[in-house]
Amino acid sequence: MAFKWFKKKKDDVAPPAETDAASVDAGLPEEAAAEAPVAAHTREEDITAAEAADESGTDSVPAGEDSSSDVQALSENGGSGLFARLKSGLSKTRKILTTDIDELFLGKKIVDDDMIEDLEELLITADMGVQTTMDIMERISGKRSRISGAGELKRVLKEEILAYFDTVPDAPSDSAIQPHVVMVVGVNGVGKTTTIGKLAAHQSRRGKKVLIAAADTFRAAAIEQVAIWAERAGADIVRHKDNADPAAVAYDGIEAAISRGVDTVFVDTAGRLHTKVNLMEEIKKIQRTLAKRLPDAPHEVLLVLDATTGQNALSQAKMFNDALGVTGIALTKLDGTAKGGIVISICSSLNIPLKYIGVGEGMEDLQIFDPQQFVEALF
Ligand SMILES: Nc1nc2c(ncn2[C@@H]2O[C@H](COP(=O)(O)OP(=O)(O)OP(=O)(O)O)[C@@H](O)[C@H]2O)c(=O)[nH]1
Ligand SMILES: [Mg+2]
Repeated sequence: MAFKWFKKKKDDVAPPAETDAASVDAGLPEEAAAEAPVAAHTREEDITAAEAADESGTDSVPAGEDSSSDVQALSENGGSGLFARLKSGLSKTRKILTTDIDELFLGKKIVDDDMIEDLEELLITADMGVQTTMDIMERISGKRSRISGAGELKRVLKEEILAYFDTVPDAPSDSAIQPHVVMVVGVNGVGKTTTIGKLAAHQSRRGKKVLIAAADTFRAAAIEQVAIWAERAGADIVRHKDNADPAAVAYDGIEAAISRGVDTVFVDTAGRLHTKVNLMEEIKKIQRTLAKRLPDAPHEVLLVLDATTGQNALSQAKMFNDALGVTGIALTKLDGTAKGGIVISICSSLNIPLKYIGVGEGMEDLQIFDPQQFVEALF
């Protein structure tokens, strides 16, 4: 089976829509964007700019490009570089699940109680979480009479891990609705903006018209950061000044997207601790505001989790899900010091689809999560 990749294909990136509006910064060169002062302006200016863009009839969709669904598009891409990166990111976990399991069997032919205990410890070390580990161990114990060596144990373990992925529901598809609105949320520094940049670039390459609403008005430099990603991705951006009401930016983003005939809107939100009630109320307000302009929006709430945070990711997911109804998860930084067991823990404990995994900081370092290939990389 081919791995599902984002592939770097710079030349294919569709140009951003050309407007004279201060609200659209997609045309800035990278260096200029990095140094440019924030073009502070009001909500009215953004809407006017959107209308002007619409009247000018600009369209960033290159002729002849396929505009089929995102998931389909990703499955067509292939490449061994990202698989290698994922494999190398998962090397610690792979050692636990291969070498360490081999060692368990040294001098033994059957699975005894000591071995069960040692295996339990190994799975917890791999970040599978206590509950998931107990669950897996119970199933393995039931099959222990059939397990006669390390190879067989690994095969059973693989089977059990794959079974978790089958129970997770499918993520919503974006093909029917325009604009398709994706609100991206998560705690600080997990990779929300980077993930938006990667997804926006991918969609642009597919010939889709993309707009990013810079609704992180809280962190200094957040707007410039997302503007650089928009420029790289060939996406439009709607932005207000620092400390503006993020819900107003989100609203204007949809307003502009509707008038410009945009296919996909990504709403970049500020990082927030899932335990801070006022910040969670603020993000609920952003969600409600989106629905005021476009009923059913946001069509997706994408929660970004940092794989290196381990089991804390689960409590983040639970609280964001309670507040917003998360439709999918992007798990970033699997190329780093993360233990791969967190993927299994997320899929077994949460009834939320794991949609994407991030394996690096670059534009192309994101892939649709493929359970089969993930397990191949693990063992
Ligand atoms: N190694 C690695 N780094 C990543 C990945 N995704 C994001 N990063 C890095 O993580 C850091 C934070 O990324 P951002 O996209 O700014 O995170 P954010 O969630 O938008 O942060 P805030 O807006 O401050 O909450 C940056 O240095 C990214 O390059 C990944 O998959 N792998
Ligand atoms: Mg950000």
